[in-house]
Amino acid sequence: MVWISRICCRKYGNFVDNLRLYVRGGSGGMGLPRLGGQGGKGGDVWVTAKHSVTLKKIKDKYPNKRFVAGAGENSSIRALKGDRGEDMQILAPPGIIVTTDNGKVLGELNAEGDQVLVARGGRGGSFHSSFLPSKGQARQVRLDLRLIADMGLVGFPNAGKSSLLSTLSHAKPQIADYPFTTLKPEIGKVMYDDYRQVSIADLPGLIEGAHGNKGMGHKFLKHVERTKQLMFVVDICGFQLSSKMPFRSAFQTVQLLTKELELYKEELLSKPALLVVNKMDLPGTEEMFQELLDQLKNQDDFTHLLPEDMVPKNGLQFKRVVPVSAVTGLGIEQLKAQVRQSLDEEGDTATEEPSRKRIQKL
Ligand SMILES: Nc1nc2c(ncn2[C@@H]2O[C@H](COP(=O)(O)OP(=O)(O)OP(=O)(O)O)[C@@H](O)[C@H]2O)c(=O)[nH]1
Ligand SMILES: [Mg+2]
Repeated sequence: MVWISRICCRKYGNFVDNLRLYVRGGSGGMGLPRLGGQGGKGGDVWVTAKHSVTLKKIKDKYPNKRFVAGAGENSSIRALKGDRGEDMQILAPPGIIVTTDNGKVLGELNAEGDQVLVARGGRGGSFHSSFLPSKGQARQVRLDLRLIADMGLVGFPNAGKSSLLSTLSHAKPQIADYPFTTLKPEIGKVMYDDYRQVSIADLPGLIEGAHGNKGMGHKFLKHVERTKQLMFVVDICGFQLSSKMPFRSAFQTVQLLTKELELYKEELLSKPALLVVNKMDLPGTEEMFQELLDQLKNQDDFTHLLPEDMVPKNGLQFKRVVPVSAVTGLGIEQLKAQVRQSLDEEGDTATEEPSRKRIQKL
């Protein structure tokens, strides 16, 4: 049996999980000493959570990463009280922690619409300041995507993700022969002989149309954003959600999962990903595995197996394809070694301990 197959490399690493920004509140407006007029307050800078945004989008859209709110209006004879400067909103994805450069936590964005004030506008000039305005607060802030685990398991229901986690770690996720057994992420720790630990998140199964919110689509897909790397898990025998749905082969499930991630947030496909082919204990699976390898190597020759709109724009080229059986333990040691190598290659340090509270919030 070919244990580990290396299929040509893909360039990874442009997934952005942190960003440093310069933020400055607007200056206050001048007061008017002659008439006791008060200048407007400068606008504030806020970071606001919005699902459709990614840190990479912010980086691409604002290459100089400067965010300055509007200045307050000067007091004038026509408007003794100057208008307030306009606030600046920086849209960022939920799951972000906002800190100052020296590590002070300013706040967290957990749900759509959550806001964190990152720079205050200056006060307008008034009697108390000899009618001179003050400048807005200026500083560098960091947006860090809070990761829940080093690896996230991505697969159709019933592929054996939870079984795999229970074999790899001491976690005891629920396992059953019906789809959608797992409804919330569960984290397991893989221990290595030299005490290195790697965290793996068992995630709920995705289905075709998840990007359009089928099943629990978005709720499940958003977890995929919160892990450093992805571990695709497919059942070598394929998948059929119900008798009304078409049967999908292992290769098709890889394509469909890739397409779902592409349609949800294409950037997710820039994360390093390895492919675990499960249930290799079943009879006849060796041949099916060879066929799968062939299809993965020559993806362009097999685009006709799915309707055109379900074929990913760029088929994932997995650096590592590992055949296993979560039930018999076949290939599990090799998988552990591959997981570690994949993380080491990216120079990744272990993801900080995810707090139970944070995982419950997901
Ligand atoms: N023969 C065989 N069966 C397996 C293997 N791994 C898992 N199964 C079976 O496949 C079924 C689904 O396993 P789960 O681990 O619950 O699958 P899952 O991917 O977590 O499923 P969801 O949580 O519903 O997304 C169970 O009946 C498992 O016993 C394997 O390596 N070989
Ligand atoms: Mg499960």
